[in-house]
Amino acid sequence: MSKIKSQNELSKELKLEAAKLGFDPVGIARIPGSERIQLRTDALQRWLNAKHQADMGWMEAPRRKNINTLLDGVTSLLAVGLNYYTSHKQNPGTLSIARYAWGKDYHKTIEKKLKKLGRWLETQRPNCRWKACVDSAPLLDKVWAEEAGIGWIGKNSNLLNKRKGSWILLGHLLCTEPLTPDKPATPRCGQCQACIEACPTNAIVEPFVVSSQKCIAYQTIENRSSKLPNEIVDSIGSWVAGCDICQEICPWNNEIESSSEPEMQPSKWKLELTRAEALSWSDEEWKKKLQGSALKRIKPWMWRRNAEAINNHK
Ligand code: B12
Repeated sequence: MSKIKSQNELSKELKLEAAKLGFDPVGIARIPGSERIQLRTDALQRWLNAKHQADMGWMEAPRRKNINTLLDGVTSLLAVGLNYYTSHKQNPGTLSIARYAWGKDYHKTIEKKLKKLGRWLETQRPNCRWKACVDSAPLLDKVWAEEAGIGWIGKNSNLLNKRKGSWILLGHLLCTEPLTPDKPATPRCGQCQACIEACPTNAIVEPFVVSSQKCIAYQTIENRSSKLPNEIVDSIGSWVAGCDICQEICPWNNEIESSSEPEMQPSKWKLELTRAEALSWSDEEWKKKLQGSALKRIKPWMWRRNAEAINNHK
């Protein structure tokens, strides 16, 4: 019979297994975490009080403030990042699509890998219960990633890693097995305000606080109204789906190695979409194109609405 691994050995091996699946960075946090968790949870409440969630009513779910509601008996979590930066470029004169959505739907990519890790954990600790969370679970993804040491929260509110910048999508494996925690990351934005200054709609209303109503990403992805607000139309540039301005300007996002994850490689059409195509494709054509993509959240009529707002790009 093989020897039962110690908590430290198990934690180390779990992180190695995660790295083998292509996750980088990876880290572990213990529940309930440091006092930082309470500070960030209070910040969520202030954000909600200020109505920065706009029409995302689901952000108000009280469960988001208490990780215990996601998995009964949770003691630890593994936080993972998946690099989605690739060196491809969009064709000149085409509509801009945010990088997180160039490849396949990251929710599925990350969830599949996290489930593999959960099953591996079960082989080591048969009584362990676990839950894979990617984005849509009511969890403060960046806050727990910060706690697990895989990066710090930047002034644009994104989680940044020293080697991968903020071009990482986050996932978490919650589990009932006690694991050995890593140290939280050190903040490294310093005096830099580049993201705040670059945002054409002033959506970063103060360091670390994004007003969704003013954010081009929110407006192009989440807003379900038939018209975009005038202030957004005036500043939308060529962004038809999401926006990367506050990330592109960030000095930590320079010279990032291209992702080797096959599912993060861009679909050709996303690099060459013209305004004329976006306006002329039928619902059926759009649905075909959007299959298996996180961009499915943007309905065909929203693509047309967004493209309509972009005046100067052909
Ligand atoms: C709602 C949401 C949005 C909304 C609101 C954005 C926002 N900043 O909240 C909209 C639709 C606008 C959006 C846009 C984008 N999103 Co989004 N989104 C989320 C979601 C579902 C919740 C985020 C949240 O909790 N917001 C609530 C507010 C209160 O939190 P916050 O802005 O993060 O503020 C925190 C910090 O600022 C911190 N804080 C407060 N004060 C202080 C002070 C100091 C000193 C420090 C250090 C920190 C700090 O505490 C706050 C509360 O936790 C998460 C997934 C998840 N389950 O967590 C993805 C998530 C944040 N999104 C993601 C992505 C990729 C994006 C986009 C880049 C997509 C794009 N290119 O278009 C943009 C980025 C825009 C931006 N600058 O935020 C990734 C980010 C990955 C990363 N490396 O950080 C996430 C984590 C999804 C994932 N699982 O990978 N998103």
